[in-house]
Amino acid sequence: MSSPAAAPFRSGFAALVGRPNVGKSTLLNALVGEKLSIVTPRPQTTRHRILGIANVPAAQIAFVDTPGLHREGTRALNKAMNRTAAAALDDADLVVLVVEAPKWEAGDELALARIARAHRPAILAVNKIDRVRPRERLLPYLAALAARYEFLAIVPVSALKSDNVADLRDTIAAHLPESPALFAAGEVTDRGASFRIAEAIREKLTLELNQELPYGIAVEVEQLQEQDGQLLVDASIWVDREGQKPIVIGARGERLKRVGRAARLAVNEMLGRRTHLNLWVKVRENWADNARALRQLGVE
Ligand SMILES: Nc1nc2c(ncn2[C@@H]2O[C@H](COP(=O)(O)OP(=O)(O)OP(=O)(O)O)[C@@H](O)[C@H]2O)c(=O)[nH]1
Ligand SMILES: [Mg+2]
Repeated sequence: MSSPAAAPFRSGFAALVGRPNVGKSTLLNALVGEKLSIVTPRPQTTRHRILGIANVPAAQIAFVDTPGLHREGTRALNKAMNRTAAAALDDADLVVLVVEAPKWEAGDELALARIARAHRPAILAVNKIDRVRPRERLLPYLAALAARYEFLAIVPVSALKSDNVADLRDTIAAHLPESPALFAAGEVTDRGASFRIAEAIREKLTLELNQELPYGIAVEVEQLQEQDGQLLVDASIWVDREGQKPIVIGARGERLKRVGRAARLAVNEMLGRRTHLNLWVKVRENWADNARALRQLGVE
């Protein structure tokens, strides 16, 4: 007597790719159920490959958030970001192309061309559907998208509202290879505290500086120390010109204080413990065009 075969266990890497600002990082966080990747209204926020692991019945998905693919100029940082995204795409078992409804722009075309060139199986996640009213307006848009590539599936979602995100997660899981889990239960990311703290600071800096944000700004955690039950963090904020220092610091240091306060609260929440942040603004001339400086700051 044979019982019906249980569904096979599936596991693999699913890369979230797309042009900047379509909501890849918001989606990663929603899919995993934890804030792992920073989110801001500005394009080109994500600079690194960020792993987020989700366990569902009969599958484990290793999601990979990537920098937004974009037409690059001459800057070393832009080239490195595109390289990171392309490598994650090439290495993935499955690619999730993220677009924002109801748009299709040159950047989307560029991302799709990358997927086609790498011959990757792809699922299309159509994000930000909360902004499309009435919902019927989506239908001709989805039909036009379906004609662009042999997508395994097209799933409309709102990462922001977590609308249909569980459906997307199940669809991705169903298309992964049969394999035992690749990561231990309880593992959520491969990024350690220093990286995540630096990113939390960079998120708050980006939100605070908004239109005044210098292109070349990076955060590096120099030291983590235990002291009286608190986590003591020394971090440097790197700008690439002397003239940017006062912009970041603000009048009487008010701006930097606000950034420090917001980042400390985010880190407390993220690590579930009290932290004390010391922030220093430092100049490293043209770091965003300097391959060695990029590597030192963890941009591969
Ligand atoms: N209305 C709406 N906004 C969203 C949704 N998802 C993301 N956003 C917003 O879109 C902006 C960009 O989101 P991110 O998640 O940083 O986008 P990204 O694709 O990771 O951007 P890069 O890292 O720069 O490539 C933020 O302001 C988000 O709040 C959504 O489902 N609905
Ligand atoms: Mg991002």
